[in-house]
Amino acid sequence: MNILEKIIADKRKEVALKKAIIPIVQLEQSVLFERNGKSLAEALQNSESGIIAEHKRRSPSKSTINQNTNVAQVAKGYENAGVCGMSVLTDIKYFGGSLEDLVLARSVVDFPLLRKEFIIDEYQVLEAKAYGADVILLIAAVLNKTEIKELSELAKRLGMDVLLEVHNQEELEKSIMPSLDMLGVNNRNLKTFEVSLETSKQLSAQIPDDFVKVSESGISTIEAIKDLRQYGYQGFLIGENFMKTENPGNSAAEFIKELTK
Ligand code: IGP
Repeated sequence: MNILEKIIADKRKEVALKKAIIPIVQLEQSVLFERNGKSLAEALQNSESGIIAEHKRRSPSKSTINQNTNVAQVAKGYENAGVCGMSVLTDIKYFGGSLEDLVLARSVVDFPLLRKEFIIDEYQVLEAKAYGADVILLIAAVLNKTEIKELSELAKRLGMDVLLEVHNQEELEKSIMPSLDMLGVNNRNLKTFEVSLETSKQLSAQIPDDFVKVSESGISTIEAIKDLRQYGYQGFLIGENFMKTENPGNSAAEFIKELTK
């Protein structure tokens, strides 16, 4: 089993247990269900920087990145830095995140929040809404076409944006559909952890213009962003480069200042 298969096997068990603990009707009673979602796709199109900053404590590829973070403080820092949105890892076992992180971020900021999760079930889409997300991530490597359609259409009915993540042409071809808002190319292969920005560059021409293009992972320089913009990318998802520093918000602020000057 590769790491992605392992994560998904664990996720199926986790979701089955959660369904038994908190029923869907209870999720739907969350006060956050009433909240109107903010579109990340729109924010990216109107932004000078296009930065989506992530909260990530650890990962299977890097182990510890930052164990001492206060997610609310990081969210505030990212907001002051002028990011377009924030991605919050909610997987506990492999990334050290939680749904509490999402709701804590939601309690202090108003910009678009992406629930960064391995979504395989509609239950997790409802959870995303209940805990304050504006956007969900769907990973083409672990979903078939019908699943992508059902999960994304549910997210749209709930007023959320959908970021669909691909890593190769085959994943891209099976995924193109109108219920998606943004297409993200992950520069990291989730099966081998290899990172190359070439992945974004190679796939860019195949992504129809109706989707906002996002380049994800391994981005740490202004030059990389300027280069990726030439290929039509408007969004740039950055985690480690900010999270590995003592003050992720300050790091994002310096980066964006440099990028937009
Ligand atoms: C951020 P980086 O290299 O800047 O820390 O990457 C983000 O793209 C990465 O965390 C990510 C991810 C994912 C994590 C992209 N797709 C899917 C978990 C699941």
